[in-house]
Amino acid sequence: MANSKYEYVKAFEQPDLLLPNTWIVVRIDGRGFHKFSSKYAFEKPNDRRALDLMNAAAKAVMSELPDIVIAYGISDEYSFVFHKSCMLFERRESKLVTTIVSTFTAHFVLLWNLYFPELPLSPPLPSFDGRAVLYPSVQNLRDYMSWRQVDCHINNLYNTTFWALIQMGGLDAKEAEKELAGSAAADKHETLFSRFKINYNNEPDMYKKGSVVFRDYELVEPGSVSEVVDEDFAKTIEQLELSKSQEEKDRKRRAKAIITIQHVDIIKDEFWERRPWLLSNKP
Ligand code: DGT
Ligand code: MG
Ligand code: MG
Ligand code: MG
Ligand code: MG
Repeated sequence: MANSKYEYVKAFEQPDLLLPNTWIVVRIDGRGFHKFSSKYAFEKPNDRRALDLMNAAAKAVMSELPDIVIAYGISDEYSFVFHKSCMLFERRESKLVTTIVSTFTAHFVLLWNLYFPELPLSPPLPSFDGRAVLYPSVQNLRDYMSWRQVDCHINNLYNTTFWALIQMGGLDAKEAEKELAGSAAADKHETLFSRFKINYNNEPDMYKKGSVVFRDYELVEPGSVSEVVDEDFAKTIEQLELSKSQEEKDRKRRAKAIITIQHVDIIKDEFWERRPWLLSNKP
């Protein structure tokens, strides 16, 4: 291609490569979903259809982007985690964030009819914002995930009690708010149980714990982790080539893995210990 005199404008573009070797979390959040949820009369405090739709869109994002290790969703937000070794789009921040946001939004709109067949979408259409945050250690990443899940728990306990006071207790929003001001978790459990016979522990896990989307493997073949033995040079090269094709195999395996959605505790170690491939050094 011949250069044109206009081409110098390219130099105005700013590089935005994310720091290497760090976990990338892209969190998206529905724009103005307070208004959006009342427009479509979402059930309070949780609308099963809306959450299922969020989960379906997140699952579609994960299958289109095999580099995503795990995702976690609550309310109108979803966090997508890329492995620290991920080199997708050369780790260009704007490319990663905008791709996730637009892919998610496209699927959210496409799948809307499936979850809200009686309520056709009309403008203003749903949209999402997004940001990327980097975490240098597995501990930081796990603390991030724990932070979101604790948020889910605190908000859901509050909202469940708040709406029970209104819907079943006949209070108005102001009265319910006043009643809950300064109350501890145990007080809310007690209010739910003694006044409305609701045992919070029996509420659906999706509402209490949020949604965890990840790749599950039916079986991880034994010996699938290749090692480089440095006996002699030729052998090492051979091994390197082997591990390269192993890498290729792993990538294919990742693309083929089953994407599952579970509503489980991701704060405790157990979830991660049972699925070592999620945070391993070899993605
Ligand atoms: P933003 O994110 O700054 O553009 O503004 P919002 O309005 O999206 O605020 P945000 O993201 O802090 O809060 C999420 C809103 O979405 C909140 O008002 C509750 C609503 N929402 C999310 N999921 C549900 C649901 O399942 N049922 C109902 N009724 N509302 C929901
Ligand atoms: Mg917000
Ligand atoms: Mg929002
Ligand atoms: Mg939100
Ligand atoms: Mg292009």
